Amino acid sequence: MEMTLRWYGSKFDTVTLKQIRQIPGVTGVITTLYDTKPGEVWSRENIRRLKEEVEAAGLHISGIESVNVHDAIKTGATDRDLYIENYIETLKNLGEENLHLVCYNFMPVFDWTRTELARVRADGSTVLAYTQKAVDSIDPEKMFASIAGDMNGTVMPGWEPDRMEHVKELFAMYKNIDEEKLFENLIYFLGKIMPVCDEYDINMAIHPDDPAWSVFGLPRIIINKENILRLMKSVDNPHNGVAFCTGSYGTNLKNDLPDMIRSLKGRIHFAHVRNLKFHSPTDFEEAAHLSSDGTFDMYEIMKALYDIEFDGPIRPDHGRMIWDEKAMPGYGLYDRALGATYLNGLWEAIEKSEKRKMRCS
Ligand SMILES: [Mn+2]
Repeated sequence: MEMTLRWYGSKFDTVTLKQIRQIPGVTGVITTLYDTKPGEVWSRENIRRLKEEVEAAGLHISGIESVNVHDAIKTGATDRDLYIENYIETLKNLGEENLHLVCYNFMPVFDWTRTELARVRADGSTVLAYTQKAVDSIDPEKMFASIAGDMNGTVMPGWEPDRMEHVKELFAMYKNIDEEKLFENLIYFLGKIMPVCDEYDINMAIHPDDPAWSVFGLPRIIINKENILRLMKSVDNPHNGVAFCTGSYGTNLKNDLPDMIRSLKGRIHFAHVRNLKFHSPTDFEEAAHLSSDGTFDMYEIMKALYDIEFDGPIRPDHGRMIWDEKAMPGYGLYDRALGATYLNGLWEAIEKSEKRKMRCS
């Protein structure tokens, strides 16, 4: 396991590499070329420049999150092969630069959905939150405008204004796409990119849909154990793997997170570990990482990762906004640093007690 932090690049992030370097136990960043659009080829030069910047700060790139998948690929449009060619080119360039982990998602239109970006908690911190009631009462085309005001002047991943301008067209593209069709399109995409992943040893890690159910009538497939295992089996190549995000699968309380982790042994290439606090099964907010602040048992989650011998990058996920920090909602420095430290503490305790048990038996 390697502890990492997500970083959006010096042009976009309020958090600096120097600050990340000073979080105990964090050795890598998960980053991206944040100003590229889905479908664009990432040049080797731009990848190398990003790498050099991170390395100059005493860190390294542990993985890419994300190389976004163009909607033509998700919908199986007639021009999808062109975009798949571009994706393959990007993977090749990443491989040439010795980068071997790529996170992506296959969610239609909206990457992830929250109804509030700054819900105030009892301690005065603010967090991202979701209520089904609010989603059901909003016109999806107004969704962007309703949350854009809360972004603290940042651009939220998946909610880029120039993409959201076309939200009506995006919805039209998915008109005839049901869950089965979306799944087929995903298999088609993975089938095409696996050869280049094999050649360069690139682990693809699919991020689950968030929340893990259909919103605005759009199909969603990466939502539970059954579907993710089906995907692993359909393209049975270890390079077809998973970004296990507890906060996304965990939105559905029926998902047993430690059990899911154990069932995915060998296929989890990347982990996002965070906690949620539920007020009802369809009303939740993002809590501090600590078990007692939310609904999940973080010890059991880390123990399951330890038990399957997970050895990829892990990162704290969205944090609360605390200590008057102004940052991209979910992506401030302070609470994610606390999260990283806490997860490292759990891991050290698990590792030492398991090793002691081994010595005694
Ligand atoms: Mn996540």
